[in-house]
Amino acid sequence: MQLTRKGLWSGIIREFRDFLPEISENAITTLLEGNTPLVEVENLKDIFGDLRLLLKYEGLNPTGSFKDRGMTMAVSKAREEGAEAIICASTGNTSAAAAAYAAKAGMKAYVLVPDGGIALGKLSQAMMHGAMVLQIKGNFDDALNIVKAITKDYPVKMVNSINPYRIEGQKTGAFEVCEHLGYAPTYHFLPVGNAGNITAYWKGYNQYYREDIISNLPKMMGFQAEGAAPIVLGHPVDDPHTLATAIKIGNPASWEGALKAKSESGGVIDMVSDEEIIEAYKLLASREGVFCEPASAASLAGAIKMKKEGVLIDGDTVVCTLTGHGLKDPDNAMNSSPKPVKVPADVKKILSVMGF
Ligand code: AN7
Repeated sequence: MQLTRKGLWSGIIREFRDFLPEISENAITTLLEGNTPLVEVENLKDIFGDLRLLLKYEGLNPTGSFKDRGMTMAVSKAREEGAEAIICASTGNTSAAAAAYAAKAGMKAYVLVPDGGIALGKLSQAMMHGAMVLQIKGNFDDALNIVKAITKDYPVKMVNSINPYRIEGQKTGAFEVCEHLGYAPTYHFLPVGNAGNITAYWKGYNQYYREDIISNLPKMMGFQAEGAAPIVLGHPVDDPHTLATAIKIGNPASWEGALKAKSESGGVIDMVSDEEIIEAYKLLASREGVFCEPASAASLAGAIKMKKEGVLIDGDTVVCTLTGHGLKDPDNAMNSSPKPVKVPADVKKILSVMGF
């Protein structure tokens, strides 16, 4: 018998080389990110009727979030330029990705995170991968300002999404959606924090459109959390709050990019409450078997809201990006679920609890 090796994936830089800035082969730092599934939603017809809903499950990237797409680019470029250290501010996922890719590249990583403000899984990743984790008494926006100040004068490469290579890498999410569907969806929903990802997806769709790979463009639908919705409100928020800590950001770095995606595509930047986020988070886990982190569920919560408002209709193709894995945030998962039943190790008693 012969082994047939089909479709072995080589990471987004090599797979999408023709559509990305050039990087020398020996600088490429990859954990084989990308190629995430586009999962068909089957059990939410009571909410969505006959539109086609798909989940771009970015939690299945190597460090469990979409940040890996941008980080492979940013770290490879930094390596090509001879950098020995990288730095970022983060609500968690960027720090996990930066730490992992720095380890792979043999670089030092410094990550600044809000003290007590990031999910347990993300913190444990940054620590395990050997980053220097600096917990600051302040929020993400304070951390980003410090990183900007440091990188201005010191030889440490910034890998926040202000680094253009991050956006370049992340746009490959849009490429993959087009490759999977054979066309672009009618609507693309994303959670919005720093607004790097919505900026990147819009860039990706436009690039495929210009290259005649697709003949339509989606409307870009960005959703912030109600307590951290500066773009919706039109001004920075000093003390952002939401249980979706990944998107607890008061002054997004890619604000302009989000507005551009919205206006050029005819989409919206809107917000959802923490209650709506948790409801969508639980729906995905309990009825579709897909576990994402709370911030990710802001995309589905947005789609539910737009369906209720009559914006989405039967026949539409709707993609929601689920940006991070549910395992990132065990605390919110535990708080959103019924407690396990404690029972004696006894068949009869267990059967009675099971309802037999
Ligand atoms: C799961 O890790 O900003 O709008 O520092 O982790 O591109 O910022 C994370 C953001 C959505 C928002 N979903 O994306 C960080 C960070 C998850 C995230 C977002 C983030 P952007």
